[in-house]
Amino acid sequence: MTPPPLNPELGTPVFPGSAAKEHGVPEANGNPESDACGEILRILRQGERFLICSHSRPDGDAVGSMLALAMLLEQMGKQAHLVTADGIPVLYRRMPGAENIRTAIRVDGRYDAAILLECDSVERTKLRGLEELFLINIDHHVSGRRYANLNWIDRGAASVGELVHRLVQAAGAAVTPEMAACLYTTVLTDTGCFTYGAVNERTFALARGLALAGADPIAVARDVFYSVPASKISLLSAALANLRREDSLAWLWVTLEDMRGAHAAEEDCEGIVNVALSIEGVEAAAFLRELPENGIRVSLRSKGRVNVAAIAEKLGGGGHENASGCTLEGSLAHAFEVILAQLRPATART
Ligand SMILES: [Mn+2]
Repeated sequence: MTPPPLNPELGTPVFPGSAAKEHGVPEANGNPESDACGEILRILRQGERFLICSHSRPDGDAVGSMLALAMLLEQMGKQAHLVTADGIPVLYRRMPGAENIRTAIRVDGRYDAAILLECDSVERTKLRGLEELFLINIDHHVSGRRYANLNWIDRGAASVGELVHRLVQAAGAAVTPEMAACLYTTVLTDTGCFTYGAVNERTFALARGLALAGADPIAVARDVFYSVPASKISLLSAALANLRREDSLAWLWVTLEDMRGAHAAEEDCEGIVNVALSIEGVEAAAFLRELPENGIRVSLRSKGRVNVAAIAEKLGGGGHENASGCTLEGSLAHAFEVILAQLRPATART
């Protein structure tokens, strides 16, 4: 066999991954994205008291990025209050500092700024009282919008935690083992263990850096993936009894009765949609859930060929191209009609 050809100029085999520099951290000169990072840092340095919020039904990225940002502010000698509209799911309560996140429906008090993480609108927080404050928006959703006084939206970031990490580096602050654990959790959960979302070689470089800084990948995985409440498994069993499939489309659902029967909390619904998506040949999946306050919550997932962010946005929701959601008025039967009318043609094209 002949050896692989050498690049005559370099004298070494050419590897397809050698364009990695294209994805490197952008330079500060005139790049709007790093300008936003610098501008946020300037506001943080000037102020004293900050509010840190994220979306309702907080996930791993919401909780981890909030906690890491609070740790940065603490290092900078600032005060940070952390608030979410819903409680922190059991899976994420083991993250260092999680006990400092307060649950409220209204915020008040004087703050130099409120930092909204992972929210494509103020409404996404389900918090009242934010309108009066100077708002900083840090997001990585495709549906991200520039609604705040200061906006930093990077759709190429694997998690908002990745952006917080950049902020920590720009501040010249230390990535402590606690901070690293929180940031590692954001990356691990938002990429489904490095299997979807904006995963690329930078994601692994970030994970490596966080492991070097003291994040324990095994401990985080154990806390997040191997500490599932029994109620979630019962609910999954009810959802699987409702699993339906049409070609490359799969969907499942739970009723309020299923929720009660499983003694399930809202957070137990997280990730059920991925089980439908995991079926071979399925390109897009939906999970529908009856809400106690009327209406249906819809979670959408795609393996990549179907843009489920576009579908969710059409229906008043938002998210990523591979993972999105929306809330529909009316009955479960009506929600099926609405969502299947979107998904059937979208998956037929795949
Ligand atoms: Mn996220």
